[in-house]
Amino acid sequence: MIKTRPHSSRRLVAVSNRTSFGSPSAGGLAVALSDTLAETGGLWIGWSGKIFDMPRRRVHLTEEGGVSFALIDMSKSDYEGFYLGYANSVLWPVMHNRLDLAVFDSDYLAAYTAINQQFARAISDQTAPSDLIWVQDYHFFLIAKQLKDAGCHRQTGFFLHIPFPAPEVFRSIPDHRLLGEGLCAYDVVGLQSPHDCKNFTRYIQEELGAEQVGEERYRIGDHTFTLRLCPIGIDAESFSQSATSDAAENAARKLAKFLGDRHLIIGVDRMDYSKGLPQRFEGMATLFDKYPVLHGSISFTQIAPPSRSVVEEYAQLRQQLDELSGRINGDYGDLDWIPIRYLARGYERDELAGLYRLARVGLVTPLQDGMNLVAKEYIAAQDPDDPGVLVLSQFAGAAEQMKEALIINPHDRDAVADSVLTALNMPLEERKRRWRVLYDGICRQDITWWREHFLSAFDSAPAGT
Ligand code: ADQ
Repeated sequence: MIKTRPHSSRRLVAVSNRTSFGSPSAGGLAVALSDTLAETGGLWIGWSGKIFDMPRRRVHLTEEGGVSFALIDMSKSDYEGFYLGYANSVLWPVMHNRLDLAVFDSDYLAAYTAINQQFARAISDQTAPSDLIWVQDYHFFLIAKQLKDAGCHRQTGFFLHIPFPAPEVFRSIPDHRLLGEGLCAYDVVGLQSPHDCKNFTRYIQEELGAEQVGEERYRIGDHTFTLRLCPIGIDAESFSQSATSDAAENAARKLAKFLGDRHLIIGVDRMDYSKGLPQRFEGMATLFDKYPVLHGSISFTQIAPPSRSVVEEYAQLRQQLDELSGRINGDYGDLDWIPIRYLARGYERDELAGLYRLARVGLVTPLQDGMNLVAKEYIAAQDPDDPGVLVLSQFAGAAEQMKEALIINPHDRDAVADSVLTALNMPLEERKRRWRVLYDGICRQDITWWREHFLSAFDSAPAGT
């Protein structure tokens, strides 16, 4: 039995596939974890980002910005089987309801198990029983169980950034029980939305015989764990300040030159099939089709840097978007008007903030999304005196918190088109009222709230059960 002290007085050890090493200013999650890691003298364990031709599993200990890192190399075959294979060709598609894209291959599972095992070994070597181990995301379902099997007693938490699907879908993974039992071996499991919690509890009760023994407590055999609803946030105030930085204003000025007096509708996503980009483009085509009066007076800009482009489906998506935007511009464009601008590249955080602020409509229409931070960033970046309107998919975790957005079904082209029209015509007073509620919400439940809400689950959970 591990003795419990308040989490704030214990050393935090974060475990994730990518760390902030080498890019210390990267993203909200990195900032949120780095703060606590630095304060508690903690450690971040992750992949070094290096791939070697030969099997070579070395752990490098290093330090940056007051945080210690243990970085693990991967061989080419580990990377292919674990990362491209099991993580991104089995778990990512299935968890996003895309069974049709899943490739079930037993070599992938072997690589996934081996890499989880390697991370578990690094945890066992680099940590003490009083440390709190916080594992991030779907790459590492198995670590807590592997630690236990090796007789290594640690308090462990796991946060799933992506959705937990309906049990009927999860069960289609041939090794679903291994994964489900792996998750339940953690002491705290955090999920993004009430919908995910419902799916997960139904799965563990129906499939693993879990019994609910407290408001957030579940027991399987002799192990009891906490399930915590813990929607991730952003650093809303700092993002809001970024939107008026010099870099933000420069980016906005550049785009405004192109826009003239047209209203900007913006989409910003990693290029991923879960983000609903083809459906969004089709929705915009429907808007141009139904409402010719809008021709020439609006411009839709989609920013979508390619990701995981070595995976076949991602390369196909790129091609599909190239074709769709070409077709729509060919059908509706004019000598002095390009209806859709599609930029397949990334921008700096400040530049993005400036572009969000310029946009009258933020179009965030994933088909499935654990949370979707773009929705929150769009709201944070708005001018309180003249805010834009967020159009948000009902299938983003964010929709369960951001009810003052215009919530739509992203598969319904007419709903996409009509909601954009509603947003464009919305009176200033209504825009301000909706924005205020949304902004207050993202400030209240920001990234620091998320971290503390998750970690405080360790304080109330009896340890080592
Ligand atoms: P992602 O699927 O990556 O994250 P999301 O939450 O939208 O999705 O975060 C994307 C981040 O990348 C945002 O901070 C955004 O600003 C940035 N980004 C997107 N396009 C960019 C561009 N062109 N240039 C620069 N930056 C860009 C996963 C889950 C989500 C969950 C997050 C956090 O899939 O559902 O919200 O983790 O838990």
